[in-house]
Amino acid sequence: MNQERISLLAQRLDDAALYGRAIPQFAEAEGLSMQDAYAVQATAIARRLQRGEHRTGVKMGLTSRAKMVQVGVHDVIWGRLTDAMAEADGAPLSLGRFVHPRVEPELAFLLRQPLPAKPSMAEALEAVAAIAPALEIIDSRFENFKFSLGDVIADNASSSGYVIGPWHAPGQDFSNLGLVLSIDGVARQVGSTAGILGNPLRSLVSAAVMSAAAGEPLQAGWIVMAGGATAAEPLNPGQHVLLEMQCLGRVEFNTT
Ligand code: 0L1
Ligand code: MG
Repeated sequence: MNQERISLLAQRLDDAALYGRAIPQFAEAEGLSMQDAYAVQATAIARRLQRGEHRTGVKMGLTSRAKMVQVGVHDVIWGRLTDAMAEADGAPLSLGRFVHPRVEPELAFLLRQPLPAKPSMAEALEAVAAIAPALEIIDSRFENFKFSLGDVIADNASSSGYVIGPWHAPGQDFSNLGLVLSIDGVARQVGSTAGILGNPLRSLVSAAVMSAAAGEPLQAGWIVMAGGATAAEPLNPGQHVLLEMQCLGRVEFNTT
């Protein structure tokens, strides 16, 4: 696909995100390859960076069976994070800018050094400065939250916002920590960090591989969102959203 067409699709997605308006799927009609889809994503993110946003890291998507089943797409994907997507722990979150937002429980990594293109699990762990319980706000820009693999890759893996809880040194085993996602005091999703590819560290290794293959090796200071441990829950105004994670504490926000 030529760069002109890629730019046009990127603009369509970027506008949809900016104005909170859903658009029809396009991957099939456009004959989008995976490479084209990631090129659309990169071009849409470049538009955000041109508007003054700063790159903060990488998000991994569809890293759990529960997520794959929920959206009917069965491949691990990745997307790019910027500072404009960061929301403060405990702060109100206005849903006005979203189309049909959902929230999912994740583990976040903070990197203290760059990662090689194909790290071992030990090398990946060595690069981790801290880990934290985290909530991702996803919001497909496609109508009815329906998409194919190409669509969702182009749409930056539905990335919209992220909230990071307290950081902890990665001294403890985080491969199987119990977690509860509650909305208004009712447990809606119960799971474990093991839901993330069997061990969230595998997700970090995949992030390093996929990001380096795109010419963007993981950097010191970047955040990597490891991916949803459970299915996502729909968000509506007036909710209190809370993630409690074994050993790592809580992260929360109130929707308005
Ligand atoms: O973070 C995720 O797993 C989202 C990937 C895209 C699919 C979705 O919107 O749920
Ligand atoms: Mg996610």
